[in-house]
Amino acid sequence: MYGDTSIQKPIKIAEPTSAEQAKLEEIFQQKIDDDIKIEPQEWMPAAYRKTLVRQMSQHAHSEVIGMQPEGNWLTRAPSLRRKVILLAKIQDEGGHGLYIYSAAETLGTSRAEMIEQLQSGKAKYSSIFNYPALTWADMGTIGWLVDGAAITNQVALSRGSYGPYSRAMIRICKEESFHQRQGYELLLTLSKGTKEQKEMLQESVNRFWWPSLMMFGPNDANSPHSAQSMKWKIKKKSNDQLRQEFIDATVPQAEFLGITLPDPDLKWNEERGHYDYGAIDWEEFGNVINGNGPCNKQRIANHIKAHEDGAWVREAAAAYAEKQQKKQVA
Ligand code: BYC
Repeated sequence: MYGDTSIQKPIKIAEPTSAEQAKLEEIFQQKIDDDIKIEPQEWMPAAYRKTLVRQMSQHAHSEVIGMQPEGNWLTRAPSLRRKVILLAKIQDEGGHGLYIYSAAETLGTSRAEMIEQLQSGKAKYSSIFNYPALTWADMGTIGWLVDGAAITNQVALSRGSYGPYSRAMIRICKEESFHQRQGYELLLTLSKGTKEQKEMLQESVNRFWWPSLMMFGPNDANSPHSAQSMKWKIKKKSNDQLRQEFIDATVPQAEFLGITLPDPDLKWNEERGHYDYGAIDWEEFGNVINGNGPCNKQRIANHIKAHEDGAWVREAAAAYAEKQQKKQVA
């Protein structure tokens, strides 16, 4: 098939000496400092690769697990228009998961491995998706607050140092902006509706406000990965910076909806030029990210079932690809 089969033999590359390693790290950091994107085939420190795989796989898992709370409402959407919009949004989230899994695979970890880590509890996904979607208003609140928080973070991630991740984020942010707007439009409709609809809107926001703020992760002082990730420009803004940006943008939107946000300490601070806000319940956050939130077990059980039920699709796709390859060779 190929003339010279010797090229297929594995080539043993000598480990760099510690002086060579230090030089490689220096060149690498210089590229980052100069805002040059890092591409898959380039040398990178093992810890940079590991941090990216951790964050990107968690991100991809969040997109896919995030389909569940909304999927729960597809059969109960109140009109054909709302159903079509919700269905399209959920499909987008699945697509986002696939872009990010593909981007993560460029770092040498297979999608199968990442999924195994999700299902066995070794990998995390966003805390927010361990809360249930109890009412139709939650479909609007998830779009407004959850996608809103996600975009705030992802716009910063789209300027990150790893090429495939940052490029995936550009497209994802465009789609997420529609998601955020459809959520806000849904809530705006409820805000002009009956007394019951207004109450449903307020009750939903009361439940989702604090968990949405937790999406940005622990306070900077308690965020073990932040300092190094910022140095490598995997993260361009800190957890607290992004949380503050989100709050500042969201409070006026809440006022326009005519609702209150469930935080008595939320008020504009003229001196800081930002809203002050109350204490986040980090104990609740810790419980949720360690597997003990309201829906953790259900989310993973559903994922495992869907993955097992879909085994035949993967087998069929692999058989088809093999057949196509044989045709090309013949
Ligand atoms: N949830 O040192 P830290 C969407 C973990 S989905 C769970 O600050 P880091 C959508 C953290 O992993 C978009 N875990 O970490 C889909 C670490 O644990 P490990 C979701 C959290 O990585 C459907 C530990 O706490 N977006 O848009 O520097 C429908 C210490 O934290 C969380 C992303 O995934 C959390 N909230 O910063 C609607 C963005 N926060 O790994 C919408 C990508 C922290 O050591 N991810 N932890 O075991 C990131 O930007 C960063 O990973 C984080 C955390 C800001 C989340």
